[in-house]
Amino acid sequence: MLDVPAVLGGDRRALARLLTQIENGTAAAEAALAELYPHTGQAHLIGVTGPPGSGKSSLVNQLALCLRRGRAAQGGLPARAPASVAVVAVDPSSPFTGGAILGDRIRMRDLAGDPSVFIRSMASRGSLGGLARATGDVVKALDAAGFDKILIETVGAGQSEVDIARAAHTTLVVEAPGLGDDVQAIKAGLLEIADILVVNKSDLPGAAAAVRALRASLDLAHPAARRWATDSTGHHGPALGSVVARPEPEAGAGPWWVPPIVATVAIESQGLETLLDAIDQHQAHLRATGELARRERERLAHELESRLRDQLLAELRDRLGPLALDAALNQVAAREKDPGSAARELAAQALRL
Ligand SMILES: Nc1nc2c(ncn2[C@@H]2O[C@H](COP(=O)(O)OP(=O)(O)OP(=O)(O)O)[C@@H](O)[C@H]2O)c(=O)[nH]1
Ligand SMILES: [Mg+2]
Repeated sequence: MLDVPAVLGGDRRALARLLTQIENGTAAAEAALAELYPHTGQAHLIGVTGPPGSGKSSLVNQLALCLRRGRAAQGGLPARAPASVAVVAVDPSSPFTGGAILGDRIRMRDLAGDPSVFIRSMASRGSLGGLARATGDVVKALDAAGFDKILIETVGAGQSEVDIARAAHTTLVVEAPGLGDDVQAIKAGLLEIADILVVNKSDLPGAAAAVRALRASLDLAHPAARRWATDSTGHHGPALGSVVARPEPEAGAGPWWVPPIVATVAIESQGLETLLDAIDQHQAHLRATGELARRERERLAHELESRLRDQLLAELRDRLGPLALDAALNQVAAREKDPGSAARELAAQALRL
């Protein structure tokens, strides 16, 4: 039995058991999630995505450490209260990433033993769509369990990862110099989902070029960005930890956000405070503009629709039986009927049953 009160009370073993059940898609997990759902909606969900090897795990590790520590107000920077943190590392390409997941665990050992940090790796078992849904449910459980910040790491390569990232309130797209074709990653639709662009490995040559390439793409995507794209980077590369293109919405400004570009060196924990400030600013922006509620609604609409589709399809299969579906497929394969007509007729037939 899953102990929902224990999960709500912050019992880590009860939480871990629940997450395993969620990954296995059990009925007990569904029942527990239904009970937990009213307690969700509190956490700030931060997606971290980007090409393989750009330093996402290293960044997540450092972000978690900084979030745990909090910060005293200093030099005009506001104080940040220490936060509890959960990390979900999603690895859709499991065939060769068993090792990478282990690597993530090892890299995150700085965080082990801290009761306010919870780390979970997820690999795909079935379909990628299934992984996206399981990830969403794992995040809900962590949210209900009371974690302030939930960091979700995904490898930014395909639609499924984009879907997972879309579940976050604030999405960080992590690039790094020397990964080959920077533009390639931008083309893959990552720029559109970025709330904050991170150029990690800024200690390596090519960091300035990566920032320039990103800024050029941003200028195309957000013409308004030019007004704020002040070049504070000097001539030799991005100033570490400097926000290169910072949105400064004026009071009463519209509900837009131009993604800032933040340069970091994760392995030396440089630029992390600036990155966290950008994350805080984005959260404040979401709240101030009503965008938080809008995104939440959009995400829930998406989830409701996808679950409804599954329910209806299962019900349809059930009512029609395999023979009717097979007969229709035969007709489509023989070019006697087109797929659209076949689907319409099957649906109409099922609804009459
Ligand atoms: N020079 C340099 N190396 C870094 C930096 N951040 C991470 N690395 C190294 O880059 C490699 C990949 O880092 P990860 O954090 O595993 O990158 P990742 O994006 O999580 O990788 P995948 O999960 O496999 O996609 C590791 O060897 C890190 O030590 C950085 O700021 N500078
Ligand atoms: Mg990683």
